[in-house]
Amino acid sequence: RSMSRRRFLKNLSLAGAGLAINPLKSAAQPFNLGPSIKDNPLVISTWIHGMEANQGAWSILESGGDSLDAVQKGVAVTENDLNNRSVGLGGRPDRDGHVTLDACIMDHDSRCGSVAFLEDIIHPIDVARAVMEKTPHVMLVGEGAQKWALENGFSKATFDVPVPPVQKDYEEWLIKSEYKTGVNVENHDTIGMLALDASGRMAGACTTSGMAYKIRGRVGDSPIIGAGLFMDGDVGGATATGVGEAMIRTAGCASVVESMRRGASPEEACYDIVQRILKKHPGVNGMQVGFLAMNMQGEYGGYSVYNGFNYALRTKDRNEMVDAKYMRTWE
Ligand code: SD4
Repeated sequence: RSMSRRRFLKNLSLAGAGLAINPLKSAAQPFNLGPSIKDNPLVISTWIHGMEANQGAWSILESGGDSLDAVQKGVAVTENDLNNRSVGLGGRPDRDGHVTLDACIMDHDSRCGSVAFLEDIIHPIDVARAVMEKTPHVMLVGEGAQKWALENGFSKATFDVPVPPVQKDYEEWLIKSEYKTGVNVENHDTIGMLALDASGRMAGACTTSGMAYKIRGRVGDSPIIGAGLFMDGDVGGATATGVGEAMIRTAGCASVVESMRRGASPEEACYDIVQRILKKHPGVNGMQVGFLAMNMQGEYGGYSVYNGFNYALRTKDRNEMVDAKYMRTWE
């Protein structure tokens, strides 16, 4: 009896040893906070409006500021632009005519805050950060989020929302009321941003008005930690743009970070999730999804389903758009 128990224990320890050499678990984890990135602040963000947003972030990063302040200030530039049709209060409304905003922010210490289905507040990213810092919670939504914001120093916009040209488009849309969840050139403006500061701190932010003419109450991936944004200080971070439902179904940005944890480069990690999303949506055409990732060493990359996804890059020496790699071309 004691023999079999000994054998049992031996088997157990073998099982333990087996786990230890499992290639998935033992893969090198090379991405640590380290001196190599010391003089190397870096910010990337989705789409062309990322150029201006990066400028906002850079004003903080270049003087040695905090990545969290940088991403907040950066994406706020886009929220402030009432000509942007899918970020901030200049965005397109839901099918009932209300503009509802989603945003979140996260740092390398896994601190995060988020708001969803928020109305009439110019800077949802500021509310997200306040939720992170002033409440024991991560996420507030809708009426409750707005009430809390108003009680905590935010105020309602004093202009008409939707803004007049958007209201006009909406009224035209109402005639047919065709709801398409696709993301195309006119409907791709969500901003996701990742920044690494001179002290090696990483932060990310994501903010959007979501899909145009969505069902009232619909929330996309952008305010969902793990879907539209994720970060882990041992590894790096990721953010996403495109049809949010696909990112939620696959825990998109969390998956990118986990791939990097197992040794994938940022670009490979984005490729992996795009491939998985396509596998989970067989036969679906025209669904654009794009990911950006950055590791704690300051390496970065992007990948999308279709061509056309690009991102803005700002470093000491570079200030430019980069085309992400892609799997398919639009027909
Ligand atoms: C959403 N991901 O609400 C956002 C939309 C978007 O480019 O990114 N558009 O699903």
